[in-house]
Amino acid sequence: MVAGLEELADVGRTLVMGVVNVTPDSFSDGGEWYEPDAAVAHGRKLLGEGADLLDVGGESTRPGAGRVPVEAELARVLPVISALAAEGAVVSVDTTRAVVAERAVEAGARIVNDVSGGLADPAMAEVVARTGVAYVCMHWRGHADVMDTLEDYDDVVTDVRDELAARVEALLAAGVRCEQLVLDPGLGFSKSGSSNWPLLAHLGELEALGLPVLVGASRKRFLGHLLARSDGQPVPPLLRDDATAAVTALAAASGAWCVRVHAVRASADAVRVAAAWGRAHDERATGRAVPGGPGAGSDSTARPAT
Ligand code: PMM
Repeated sequence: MVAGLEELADVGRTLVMGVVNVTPDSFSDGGEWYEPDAAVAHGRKLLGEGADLLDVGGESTRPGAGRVPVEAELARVLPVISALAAEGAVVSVDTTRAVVAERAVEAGARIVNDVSGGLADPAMAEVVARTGVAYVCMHWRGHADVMDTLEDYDDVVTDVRDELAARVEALLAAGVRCEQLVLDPGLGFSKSGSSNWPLLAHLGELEALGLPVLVGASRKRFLGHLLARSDGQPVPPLLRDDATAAVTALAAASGAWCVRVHAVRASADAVRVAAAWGRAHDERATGRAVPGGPGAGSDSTARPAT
């Protein structure tokens, strides 16, 4: 069970994290929810569509992006986190900065989602250890301005797993507890298009480290290239949501703990399909009814009636 998320422990399916980017320049939805009120309204909409968690970020990680000053990042995320957490939402903060993580937790965030896995800010591990919140440790090799130059792997699945295992060791040594940790292969971050597919197809190798795994494929470039039209141009981010939902279903079937997506509704359905499929499989394999078999409504966070 991931620390602090007890109410989500028994849903019997993969969780869906809805993305609330409070940025002017994210690659897929930059600027749409830049005003705090718009971001809060967007978060509520995603909850209504079935998001279990909301991930609030104030710094774009799109390839080539520069850093945002810390004060600007704080001003973007804190009001949105406070408002959504006060309404009962389970909120994570998408940040690589320890000071932003700490202030976000004070404002009500229960997860720190760090795309650098603690590498960008040496103070992050201490904040995570002290606050005790859940921590998503993503595979990362460098900031957005250089990440596309750091794509060399001997074997991407093994290398990502080993680099994440090294991060886990460092975090535990800094006092973070195992129950706080979630791992993420970091799709698209220092991964060329073709490197992303083996990571998805062999998610089990990452899960074998024994920690929950989060998958963030939503609207990413490798999906745009997969779906390229006859002129060779990748389809734009907003036309990648159906492919994202397909990844969600497959990742859920592979045992992912959570998927991080921009368009929640289809993924909220896909995780339920995968769960029903898995239960039916287990029932026949074991010859025993699995609690909450298909249609039994075992999901204690049933999709809102919208
Ligand atoms: N991807 C983005 C941002 N944050 N966090 C995690 N844990 N995993 C990801 O794959 C991830 C992330 C980039 O997407 P965005 O800029 O559209 O949010």
